[in-house]
This record gives sequence, structure tokens and C-alpha cells, in this order.
Amino acid sequence: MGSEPDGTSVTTLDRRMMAAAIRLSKRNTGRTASNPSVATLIVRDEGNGAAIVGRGVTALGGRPHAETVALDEAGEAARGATAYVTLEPCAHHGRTPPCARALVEAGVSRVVVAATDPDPRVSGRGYAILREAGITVETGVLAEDAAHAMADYLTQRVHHRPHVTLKLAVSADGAIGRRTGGQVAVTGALVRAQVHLLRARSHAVLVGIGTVLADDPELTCRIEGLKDRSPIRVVLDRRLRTPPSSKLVRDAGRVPLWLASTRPAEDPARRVLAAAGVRFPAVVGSNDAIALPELLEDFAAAGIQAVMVEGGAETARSFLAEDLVDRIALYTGAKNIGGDTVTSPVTMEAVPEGFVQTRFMRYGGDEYREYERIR
Ligand code: AOF
Ligand code: ZN
Repeated sequence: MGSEPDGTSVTTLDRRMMAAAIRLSKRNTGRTASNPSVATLIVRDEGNGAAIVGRGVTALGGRPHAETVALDEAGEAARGATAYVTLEPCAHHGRTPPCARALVEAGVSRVVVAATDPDPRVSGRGYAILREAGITVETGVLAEDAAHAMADYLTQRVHHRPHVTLKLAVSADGAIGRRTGGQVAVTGALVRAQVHLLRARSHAVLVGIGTVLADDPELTCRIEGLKDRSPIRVVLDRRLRTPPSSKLVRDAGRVPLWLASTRPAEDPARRVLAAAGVRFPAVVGSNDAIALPELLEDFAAAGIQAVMVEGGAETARSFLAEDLVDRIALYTGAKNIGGDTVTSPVTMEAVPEGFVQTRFMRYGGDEYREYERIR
């Protein structure tokens, strides 16, 4: 943040408008295909208070881009105005001309940007188009907040794999469940809704076969109004032990279910499951273990940018051990669950090295802490 070479600087109004733009951008997170959900505000400040004359978010499916939508709404009012964009305006020709060009054509006089686009077709070129046209450009305004909001897109662009959130719900006695006896409620109804919302914003949720056998989970989003937003459900199931009678398989015709297995295509169990609508991603396995980095690379190639790992302990440990976790979503319940418990690989007292806490919230009697990987 701060002064740009052309001598102008970033104001409090700039930061407030960018914060508003970042909030707006979250509206379509997870729903813009391989595109990030970007937002644009067109603002006129005539000395007697600023007015937003155009708003845009990247449309569902990824096009049109945010700038075009906002400029359309602003019309002639865009001339001489400031545009706040959460990502560097694009410089490439897609279904429409570059957004940087559209901003020039519309006659805006200043563009304030949060994050720089790592897309090689854009990176730096968007700014160059604007500056060459004599527009004042401010970059890096609330860049970290914007990067947090676009973490899925940025991880996929930079690391060629999806952004991975490890979600854990831990009891006061440090457990994620009991060894026997099915699902135990570690946290309350408010957390359950939050977790379903996380699912809706992810492209895939992933669990190990142990969780399927122990809990018979559904892994869908069951929030009223968002029931059509369930992500692809993925099970790490090398030996194909997912029962055809499980809730996951019974629902496979409605919500996609992928079983990551090293079993060959002609395996009879695979035939039965395939007939129920189950799909099998290509899996690289060595010594009968699934190679997680390759699996994630394949997910990214299939357009999956955000994966939530939902359990259990062994699956969580493998993702952590392979350094494949970007964010930890840790919910802590107030109750002890007791008995023969499964110890959580992460607790607030034992956070893996390389993560810093970025958030804290209370949901009723439960608590939420979020940790981000520092790279
Ligand atoms: C913008 N504004 O709202 C978004 C941008 O496949 P295309 O042609 O839509 O281009 C995708 C790229 O556009 C994507 O990789 C990223 O660089 C940029 N996304 N750019 O100016 C937007 N969503
Ligand atoms: Zn664009």
C-alpha cells in the first residue's frame, strides 16, 4: 500500500471502497468455474460525498467479468470516476475484449486494485494498459484480504493444485470422535450450518474410507436454499470398501461421488459401484498408496479449485505430512466426549508448524479458529 510512482496515494475512502468490493466479490465464490470471483465498484467523488454508480461481480460460470458488469451499470457516469477492482483487470481477449481496455474506453480516471493476477496472460499487463492510457493506478490496496477471498483461484494458478482446507471439529478433550459407535456430535447446530456453508463454497469434499465406514456420512450441503450447492464428494478408498448400501452411494445419482481407488477398471466391486453412478478419478498409486499430490493435480485439471478435507485423523495427517494443507478450519466444542476416542491431529494447543491463526469466532458455545499456511 502507499504512494505510486505517479504521485497519488491511497486514502481511507479507497480502503473502505475496496473492503466493500471484497465483500461483494464473495457473493459468487465457488460459482465462477475456473475464474476467480472478482468485484468492481465504480465510484464518483464530487467533494460532497462519494457515490457508487456501478457494481459488478464476475458472473456465474465466469463471464462476463466484473468490470464489464459494473461499467454497464455506470454508463456515462464512469467518465472521470474511480474503479475499485479486487483483481488486476485482465489484458487478454476472451469472449469480450480485455477489461483493462474497457476501463480505458469508459474514461475512468483512476483504478485502484487489490491483488495482482498471476495469470501469465495478465500479470502486469493489465496495469500497463491502464497506465499507458494515462490512468492513475494504485495497486496492493487490501491485497491480503483480497488474496484470502480468492485463495482458491490463486492456489490453483500458482501451485497447479486446488486450495485445501482441512476442517476439524474437536471436543474439549481433544478428540474428533470415538473409535466405535458411529458419529458423535462434537459441536452444535450453528457450527453444523457453517460447515455446510463451507461445503457449498468448495468444489469437492474429501474423506478417508475410515470415516465412511465409521460414520456413514452424506457430505452434502443441507442448508435450506443452498441444497443444490453440494460439492463433489471424494473418498480415498484404495481397496473399494465403500458399501453400495452407504448413504454416499445411494445418493450418487444426485450428488457426484468419486472413489479414488487403485483397483483396476475390471474389478467386480468397481462395476457394481459404477452402475450406481459412482465415478473413479485416475489415481497414481505406489505400494498401494494413493499419491495425493498427483490426485490434487488431476483435480485442478478437472476445474476443482477448492477442496475441503473432512476427515478422519489418518487422512488429515497424510495431507499435513505432505504439506498439502493451505488452511485449517478448527471448530472446538465445549463438551468432553470421553470413552475410546480418536485424538485430533490438530488442536488449538498443537497447531502444525508453519501455520498462523488468522480468525476467531464464537458459534454459540463452540469456537472457531482459522489458520493459514505461511508460504
Ligand atoms: C477480470 N475480471 O471479473 C475476472 C478475471 O476464461 P476467461 O477469458 O474468462 O479469463 C479467465 C481469466 O480472467 C482468469 O484466469 C483471470 O486471469 C481473469 N479473471 N479478470 O478482469 C474478472 N474473473
Ligand atoms: Zn476481464
